[in-house]
Amino acid sequence: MSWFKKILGKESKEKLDEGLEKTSTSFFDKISRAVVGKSKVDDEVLDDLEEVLISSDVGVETTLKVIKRIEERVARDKYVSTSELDNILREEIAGLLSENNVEDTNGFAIPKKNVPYVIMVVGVNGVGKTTTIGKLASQFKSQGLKVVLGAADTFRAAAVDQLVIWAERADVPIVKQAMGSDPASVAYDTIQSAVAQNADVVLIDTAGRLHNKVNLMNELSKIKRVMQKVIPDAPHEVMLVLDGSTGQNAFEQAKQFTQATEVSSLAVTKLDGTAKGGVVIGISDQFKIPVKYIGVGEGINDLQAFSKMEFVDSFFKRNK
Ligand SMILES: Nc1nc2c(ncn2[C@@H]2O[C@H](COP(=O)(O)OP(=O)(O)O)[C@@H](O)[C@H]2O)c(=O)[nH]1
Ligand SMILES: [Mg+2]
Repeated sequence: MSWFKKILGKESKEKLDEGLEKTSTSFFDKISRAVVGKSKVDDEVLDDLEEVLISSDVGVETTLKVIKRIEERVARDKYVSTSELDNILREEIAGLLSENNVEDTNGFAIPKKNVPYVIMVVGVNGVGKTTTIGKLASQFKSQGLKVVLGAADTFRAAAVDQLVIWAERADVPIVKQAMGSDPASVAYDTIQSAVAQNADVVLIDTAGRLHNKVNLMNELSKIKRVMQKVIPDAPHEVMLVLDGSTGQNAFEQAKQFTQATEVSSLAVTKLDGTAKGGVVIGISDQFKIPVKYIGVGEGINDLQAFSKMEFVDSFFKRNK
């Protein structure tokens, strides 16, 4: 549209390319080693490719699907040169992701029919929940939306303080209580305050300790129930935050949380400076929940709306 928007778009694309650089470099180094001295994609190359994908955190299930697609292609085309492997991989991964019926979400747009729109943010300690909430608050605020934060991670004193800092950075109000208070009570206060202020969006931070699935389930259910006393259909979204730099651990957490509570969207953080970015491919293939946002840095603007094709494009950047 405007030159301004174009420039912003370009910057965020560059940021993604930059963030995925380690992932891509490590991936293509492994591919190069797998095909050295080979001109034709044969069973041995496919075996090596399988190992490369698995060791790049794409996940076993997704890897097997990708390999199957390439096998079919090799069977169809008879001779496939290893020099085409990058392109073939890109096409087959893009094809796989476009078939899984989970559409990309609408970026930072908030549905207008639920006001305030309540997002409860869950995930284990350290994955980037508070940071992601801060970045989101800033994005929403810059759209002219009225945002309220709720500090329902009352488990550690630092957790509340950190959200306070983000509230200041994003210049949005926050509702909090003392450390150790009941998270459900904080959530309730937050919703009440948001309604009273005619807020558009509410972001609720939680502790989401995973020491025990039943406890986690009970804690999250209680927070939801209490919010529903004020807004019967809240939360409108439960966003699970996963730390992409933990690779297979992120998969495990996604499995555990989706069993413990109804998760409606995912955010994968810390894709900058990790070689494990391939995990996003596996996660968006295997969980029928959209990856909505990706974190590409610690700064307030380092959160991007996720697009499957842009991600694949950036991942395979060295081809261009
Ligand atoms: N490099 C990088 N660091 C991040 C990102 N998101 C969060 N972090 C860092 O991860 C650490 C934990 O984040 P925090 O929001 O406190 O996690 P929480 O415990 O889930 O609330 C902090 O040092 C953040 O700055 C990201 O996308 N990239
Ligand atoms: Mg936190």
